Amino acid sequence: MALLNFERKYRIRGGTLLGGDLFDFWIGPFYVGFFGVTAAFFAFLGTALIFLGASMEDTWNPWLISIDPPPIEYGLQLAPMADGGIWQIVTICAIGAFVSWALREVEISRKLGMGLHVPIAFGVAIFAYVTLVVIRPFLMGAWGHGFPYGIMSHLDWVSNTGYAYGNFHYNPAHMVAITFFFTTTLALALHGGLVLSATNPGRGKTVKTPEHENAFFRDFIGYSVGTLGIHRVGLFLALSAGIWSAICIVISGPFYEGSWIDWWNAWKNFPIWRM
Ligand code: UQ2
Repeated sequence: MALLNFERKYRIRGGTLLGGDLFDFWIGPFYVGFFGVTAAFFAFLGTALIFLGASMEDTWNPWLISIDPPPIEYGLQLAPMADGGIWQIVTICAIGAFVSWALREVEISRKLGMGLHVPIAFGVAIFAYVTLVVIRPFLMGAWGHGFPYGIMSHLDWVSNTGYAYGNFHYNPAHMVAITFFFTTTLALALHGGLVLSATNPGRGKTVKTPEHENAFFRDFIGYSVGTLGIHRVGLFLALSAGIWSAICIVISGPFYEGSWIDWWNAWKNFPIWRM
């Protein structure tokens, strides 16, 4: 089906989760929808608050601007605007915008009669962020355990938090998360390389089909996971990276306060070694 033909077929009313026909229209190529409006609202408000917060500090250097969470002493209370309150509202705006964006993806998927894989995948990324700024701070009893919104300051937070538990590279869930991140890049490099090599065989030569892609990997390693399969593998690897990242940080603090280096000493205490 030609693109213009297809656009006429799918650019139809309905599939909305909320608001019925209200906001059920497009601006140029972009679907708006109720959640497009709420996403824009939260994004503009959150961005404005970041500028307000920056204006209250002593630098406009983009690398150094930082919107900090409240001091730990405020616990789970609402903090004054100048003392972490802006961070709290920016966090609400961020989650509001991210969830709106995911629900707009759901509406578009429903209009197109597609599965919900895209919004579910994005939902895992949102879950990883919410683990850092809501779930873990809540479990530890203070919003001050969230990370600051700044280019350098959030890197400092990651470094400090890592060393607060000895050395984060000894955190087993962190090891698993890193392995999934690296394997994701391997899978996408294999996939991107394979697709480009098949579609760009060289000037004057005909584009190759998936049969050639299968044949390459069968010759190379005796197995081809297939064109649908590689996307399933990729989705699994990427979502696993996000999920294990959330696990590795949420266990550090709420469930384990010691050094991850020492944690491995548990191995020596297994009863089996007493024989
Ligand atoms: C494949 C295939 C593709 C691909 C790739 C493979 C025709 C276009 C990359 C090969 C992938 C394999 C063997 C699995 C790799 C697994 C991990 C964990 C890295 O067979 O089908 O489609 O892009």
